[in-house]
Amino acid sequence: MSLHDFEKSFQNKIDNEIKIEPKDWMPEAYRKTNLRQISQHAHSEIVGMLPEGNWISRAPSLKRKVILIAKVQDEAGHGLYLYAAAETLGMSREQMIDDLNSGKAKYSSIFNYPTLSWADMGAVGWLVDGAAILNQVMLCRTSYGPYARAMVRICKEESFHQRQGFESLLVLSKGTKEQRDMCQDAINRWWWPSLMMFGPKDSESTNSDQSMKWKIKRKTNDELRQSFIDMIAEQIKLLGMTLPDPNLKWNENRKHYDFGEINWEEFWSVVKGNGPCNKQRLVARNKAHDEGAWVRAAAIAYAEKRKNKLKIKAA
Ligand code: FAQ
Repeated sequence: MSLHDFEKSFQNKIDNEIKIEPKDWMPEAYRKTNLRQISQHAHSEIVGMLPEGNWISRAPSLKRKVILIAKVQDEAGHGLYLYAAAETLGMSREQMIDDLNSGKAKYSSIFNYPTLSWADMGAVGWLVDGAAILNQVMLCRTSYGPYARAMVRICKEESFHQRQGFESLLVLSKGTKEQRDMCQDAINRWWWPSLMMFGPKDSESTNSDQSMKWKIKRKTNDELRQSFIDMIAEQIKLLGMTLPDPNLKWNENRKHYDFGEINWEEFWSVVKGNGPCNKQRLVARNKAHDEGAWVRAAAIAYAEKRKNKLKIKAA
């Protein structure tokens, strides 16, 4: 088959909703785009454990501590599914992790903000997981098979994460004045960074056009952001709190909420490594990697030993 035939058959599969699998022929740019997005996604799950891990030892009750530990552990699992999916595109996990630890690879801007109070755990669950789910539900139908299948599993856990975040804020919103203030303060600080999670405006999004054509993305950054705003603007009424945007207003013509301008300068500054916690996050990841070296060495030695034992048995 000529290159043209390969390209035609690839596009045919995309058009007919047939998943692309690791051993299928694919354009080099399709492979690279998926590898970039899936590995960034994996890194986000792993770095995303840090802001929440910060509160495990200070959770206000045993119940909340157990829930938070389970949630942080889930994020680690999501990272592992995603690294496994990314590996099918030809890059080793070691290389991906080196790229994260050296600062070369991107991860979601949201995890470069600090978690200052217990209410932040609720706000992260409700807003950050809420934004993540909207994006990930779409990715359950992404065209690359291993990524789509990883997403189905991840979405089930993320929807529990979001509900627990909302429930935790609901309790605070019915508490003392101090608890209500803490709840409002957390919402104020996490609102705008959550909107930035969806990426730049469509007009500034360099990858969207091609990713939509290849059905890697099914909705644009702005479409998903608008769905998120419409959902949260309604849910906040149940909390009796407010969103920190004076321009947030239902638009009867558009049948959507209008909202104020996002601070894109802040977004790009965080993406470029200058957010409040970027340096701290990389130091923590490098420390964990160095301190875990003996665990990796032991696991490799054990796997070798088992392999040799099986070889002897088979002989
Ligand atoms: N942060 O052309 P686009 C979670 C970069 S998981 C940093 O629009 P694209 C779970 C982008 O990479 C959250 N960089 O890019 C959890 C590109 O640069 P590049 C993570 C960003 O890929 C919850 C450039 O800007 N979710 O939260 C960001 O088509 C709680 C131009 O942008 C995913 O990763 C950003 N926010 O669309 C864990 C979902 N936005 O690479 C713990 C999968 C954009 O060309 C606790 N990813 N950039 O150098 C996606 O859906 C897409 O990659 C987007 C960006 C929508 C994020």
